[in-house]
Amino acid sequence: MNADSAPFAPASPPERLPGRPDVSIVAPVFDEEGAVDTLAREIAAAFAGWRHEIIFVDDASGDGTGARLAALKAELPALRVLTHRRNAGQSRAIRTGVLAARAPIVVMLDGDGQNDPADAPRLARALQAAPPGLGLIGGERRVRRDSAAKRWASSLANGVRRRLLDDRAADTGCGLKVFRRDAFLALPYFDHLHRYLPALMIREGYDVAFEPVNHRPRHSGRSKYTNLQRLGVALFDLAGVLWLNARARDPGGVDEATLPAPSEGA
Ligand SMILES: Nc1nc2c(ncn2[C@@H]2O[C@H](COP(=O)(O)OP(=O)(O)O)[C@@H](O)[C@H]2O)c(=O)[nH]1
Ligand SMILES: [Mg+2]
Repeated sequence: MNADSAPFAPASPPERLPGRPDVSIVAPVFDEEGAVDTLAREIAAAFAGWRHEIIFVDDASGDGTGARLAALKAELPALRVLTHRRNAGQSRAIRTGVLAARAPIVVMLDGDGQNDPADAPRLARALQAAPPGLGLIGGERRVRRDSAAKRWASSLANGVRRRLLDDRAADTGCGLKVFRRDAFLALPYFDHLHRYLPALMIREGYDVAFEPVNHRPRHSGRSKYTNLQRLGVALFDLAGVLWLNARARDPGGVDEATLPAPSEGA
């Protein structure tokens, strides 16, 4: 552990990019050496003309993911590469990226290339234009490019979740989401929280919205979750989120006192 940094923040300050970015794109990656080059280039192309930074969080990959990302920095000046010292899961990797992000708006997307970066600027622009009460815009994969078994498990979990939580999300598992950084950091953290972001945003008083997005087949590497694992964890976490919701209180808004206007002649 490095004494001059917070335990879960990068030890050295990020290299200065010119100016503060308007959007930070965060991609968690674990053993995705076959996907990261193309994905990083696609993100850079999608956000050309934006003040942006691209943050890949390598969750202690055992393959060449880290080396490939480090090499890409020479080509992509907006790329930052953060590396966990040990594997801590997709949600922790996303959180690491959001903590390090310098923009008020964060795009998260899967690091395996299944989400299409070309969709991301549209979602980011929509959130920039939205009132501050909108905390998150989630992608909804119109055509899932996954196996039949995965689609079946996912629709079962989605149905149960939606009925119990009423989080308005038809596809909470979509890895492409755009949110306000400060809203995300106000949410309680737990492993696998990335599947419950809409529900947790609503719990914190934010509105959420959804936009159709593209989905692509995985071209390299393999899925990090089995269907049974994912279903088991999702149901366990559902119980946790139901508990969190039962313990939520709503102040109905917050007003701050201002000094009365000075009276005439005073
Ligand atoms: N950082 C990190 N990312 C992970 C981990 N497991 C999965 N991922 C990433 O999360 C994203 C989604 O995972 P994936 O295996 O593609 O899930 P699927 O598309 O639902 O089968 C990918 O970018 C993975 O590299 C993990 O333990 N740590
Ligand atoms: Mg995937």
